[in-house]
Amino acid sequence: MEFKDKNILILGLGISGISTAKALYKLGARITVSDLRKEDELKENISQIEGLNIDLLLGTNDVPLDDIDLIVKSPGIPLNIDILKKAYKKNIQVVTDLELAYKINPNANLIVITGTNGKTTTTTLVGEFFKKAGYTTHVVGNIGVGLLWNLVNSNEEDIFVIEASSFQLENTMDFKPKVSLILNITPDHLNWHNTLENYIKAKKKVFINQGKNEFTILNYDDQLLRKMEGEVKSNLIWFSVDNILTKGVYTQDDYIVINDGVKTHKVIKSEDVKILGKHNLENALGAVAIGWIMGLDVDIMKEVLSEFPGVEHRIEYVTTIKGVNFYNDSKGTNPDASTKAIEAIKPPIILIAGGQDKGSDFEDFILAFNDKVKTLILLGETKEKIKNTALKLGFNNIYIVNNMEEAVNKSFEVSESGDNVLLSPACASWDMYSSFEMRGEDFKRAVYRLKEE
Ligand code: UMA
Repeated sequence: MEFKDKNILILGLGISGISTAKALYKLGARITVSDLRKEDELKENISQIEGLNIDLLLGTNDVPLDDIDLIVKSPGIPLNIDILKKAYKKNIQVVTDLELAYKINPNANLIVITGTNGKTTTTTLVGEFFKKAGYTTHVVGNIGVGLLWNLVNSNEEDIFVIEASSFQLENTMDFKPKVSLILNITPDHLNWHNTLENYIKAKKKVFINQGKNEFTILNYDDQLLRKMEGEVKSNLIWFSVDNILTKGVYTQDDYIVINDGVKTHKVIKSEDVKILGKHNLENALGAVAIGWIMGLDVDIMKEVLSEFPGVEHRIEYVTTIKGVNFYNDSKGTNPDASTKAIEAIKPPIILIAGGQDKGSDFEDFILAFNDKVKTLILLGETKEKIKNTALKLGFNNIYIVNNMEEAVNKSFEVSESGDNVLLSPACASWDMYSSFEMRGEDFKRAVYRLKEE
């Protein structure tokens, strides 16, 4: 697709908007950026496009569409805002950066990882495989790094390992990565997508345009994904923790193995994989499946899997105070992610949860406590909702607090040596923080303050 002299409106000057603006400017487009935030709130962001001849319309998204050829929306901007409704009426295409990545370079090595949980861990791990194998590797996307600026500055043989969210996938049209991976699907972001069906539809867009030259990797143990078999038109590769497959990546006799349909190759002993928990074993299998079809050496994958410590804010060990261990799982932003964290941590657990209400149901989450969680400390918008669900299911040992510091102090007050305090909110952070990272940092700060005392 030709971008030279096209009039492009970019909505949102966040991480994705900045990267998109710089990339399309480099390709010769005429760029206007609109952001709801005003200039004084966006100083740092504006400085990143300084010197470029880009029109800024700040404090509003309601901007003229007269000459606009294309709108690139930041992923966090809802599709139903007024300006986008107007754009649809005028038949102006609205896309996110993922779609443009494919349009800018259909031949780029795009490896795209999505799913409800485990995306960041798997994306980082796959990135480490390729880096260790000597490739110039760009680990980008929902992981927190804009995609397009890296893309327009890359070489043909570079590898792009992209974490994709349902927000980014939702309005793609022709997007066709070389390799797609869906790790799992459980209800999430229902306040955004309205129904589980819409959320699943968005996720499927990662493989829907792929054909016989591409690869789709799916988790065989996930019933929703297993049902998608008939819709995959590319080379489908399964991975499984629970089942032996005739072809694919799975665990057998305590080893992660690759079965190419003829021979089985041992990759690593499951217990030698450094990241903990069954969910992380699934992430490792998905990553190995990518490595395998991209022709990476098994020994390289083995080495990385035995050393990779995981990523910040995902079941991250913080410190121990008087025998009480503290874990930061601020990235537990939905009930399923937090359920997996509870499964991965040894009991007794004192759980800190609650945050922005995404329309989730908390019954299965509370049922997963299963005698492992002894105390629940709640904060944020969902505190009463979670409390009521817990009480209904017979779990009564609950404290309500106002902020993270109170939560951490309370957790220590009610703890005994040998307990594990886990922050895994089961909710988004946006009621109290600008990101899950800020929430995790706040938790860690409160823990270290407590330790100093
Ligand atoms: N804005 C408007 N109009 C609106 C709403 C927002 O102009 O109606 C402006 C805001 O003022 C802000 C900008 O848009 O300046 C923010 O855009 P954005 O929310 O898309 O955020 P970015 O900074 O561009 O970050 C996005 C992703 N954010 C979301 O999807 C909410 C980042 O994922 C991603 O890392 C980044 O692009 C690079 O690809 C974060 C995330 O929370 C980590 N993702 C969700 C999740 O993982 O659950 C999906």
